Amino acid sequence: AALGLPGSAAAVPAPREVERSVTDIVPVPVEAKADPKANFTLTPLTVIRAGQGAGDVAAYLRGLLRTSTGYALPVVQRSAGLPAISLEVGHADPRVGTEGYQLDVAKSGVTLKADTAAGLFEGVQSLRQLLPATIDAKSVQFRASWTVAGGSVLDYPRFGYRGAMLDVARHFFTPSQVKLYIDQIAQYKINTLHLHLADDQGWRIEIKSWPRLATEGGKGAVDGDPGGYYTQAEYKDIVAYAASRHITIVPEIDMPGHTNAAQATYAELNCDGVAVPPRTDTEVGYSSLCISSPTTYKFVEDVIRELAAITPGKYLGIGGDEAHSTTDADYKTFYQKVSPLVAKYGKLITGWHEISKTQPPASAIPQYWDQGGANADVAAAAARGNKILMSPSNHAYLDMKYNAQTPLGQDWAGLVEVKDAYDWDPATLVDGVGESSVAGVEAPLWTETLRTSDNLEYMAFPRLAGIAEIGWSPQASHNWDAYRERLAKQAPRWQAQGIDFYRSPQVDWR
Ligand code: TNX
Repeated sequence: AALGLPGSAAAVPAPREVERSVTDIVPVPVEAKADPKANFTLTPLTVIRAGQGAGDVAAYLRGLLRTSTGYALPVVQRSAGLPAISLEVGHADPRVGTEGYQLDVAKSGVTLKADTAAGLFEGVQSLRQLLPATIDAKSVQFRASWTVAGGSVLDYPRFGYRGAMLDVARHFFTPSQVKLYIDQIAQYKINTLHLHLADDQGWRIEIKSWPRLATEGGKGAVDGDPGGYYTQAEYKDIVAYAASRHITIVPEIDMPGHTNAAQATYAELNCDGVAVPPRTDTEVGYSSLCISSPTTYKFVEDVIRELAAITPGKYLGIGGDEAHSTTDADYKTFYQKVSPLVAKYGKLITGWHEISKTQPPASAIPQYWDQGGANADVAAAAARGNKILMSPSNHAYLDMKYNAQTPLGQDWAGLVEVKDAYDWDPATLVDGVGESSVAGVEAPLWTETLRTSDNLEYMAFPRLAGIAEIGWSPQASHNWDAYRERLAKQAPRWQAQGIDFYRSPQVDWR
């Protein structure tokens, strides 16, 4: 355009290429040694060699490389002298554990080793970042040179639980939108997606024994926007898709508060037997299940039983936040009855940190959403052996505005710029909750103000990458100045992937 040549190649700027290195990977690896003389170049002759147990990850990698390169790389058992990307389960350094990997890029080929398919999958996400950003383009890139940056990586996570949460209750997101988000978070080694499936404004999962929960209770959304729900078949399909990305779904039904949608649908869930009006505003803390009613526990057990049956993951979320309309005594009574129901159907509990005061079993994971410092109930839970999941709202809440001008989101926990999302340590956040009491981190995305996938992307990126790095990388590697440099280099990848991200002035985007 500058040359005044309409329609010339110069008029359409391609995402700018940046130098790549094993030391630039996000989340930053435990050990990485660059060797610029050991770059490997992918050609149509490259093969993907999959050892035993590596077939699924090999097929995923093949798919990842297929569109932009145009190469249909064969997955083979023996490379027969051809240049190969080799995926092997076993023979890795013991330090890699259940999710780590070893990656070696040499001129002659790429070798990825792990102890599990999950580890290989995370290694593939690292490998992906060593290729040009256009590897993620949605059409064939004829002029690209597919060079993998040379060197070696040995990597494994700091925490086993690295989560994202999506609120599909305030606004509904279709199965394909959820799958898109799954792909976006998987690239940063997130291994858990918590789905907030029910709240005051909508119920989003089919429950066959209470069929109107979804068909009626799922109709609305915030501001009267259209709702929706997942059939159990659709939910299982989301679970399977997530599993193919080594992500476990943790379904949450919020209770005993945040239950207006259910109580508007079934009159018998109210103490006076009268259905409450449906609501589409964003107030919190006004609803409560009827704690003294046997019907309540019949309802909760039916929901837990059906949800447990379609959820292969260990954890089931039973809410517990902001139950301002439930007395403390009722709150405790409620969980004394509900907590054993989760165990009865073979699952473990996750819940918002308020459940700590009900003395849940040591296997339960309270999720901390306050802003750090003292919390006697959470500290006591940690002392009893509970692991705490960290999602401090002033750092990890992806629905907080970045700055006062951010058109989307809320600000009750403050403004959360990219640096705020990155600059915290889960092991020193809450008094009495040290490293060994931390299950991991989670980045919740509440959707009162978010309606589209573009909206989700704008709030999640770049902050999600920072939370992911806190969950994966060693605390000793924590360094904002180094992080912002590495983060800047992710932008061309987001562009290639079509992710609409926030160009924070805190980062010198390339
Ligand atoms: C508080 S934090 C909530 C949610 C809202 C969110 C909005 C927590 C456990 N509950 O009900 O969606 O704020 O930021």
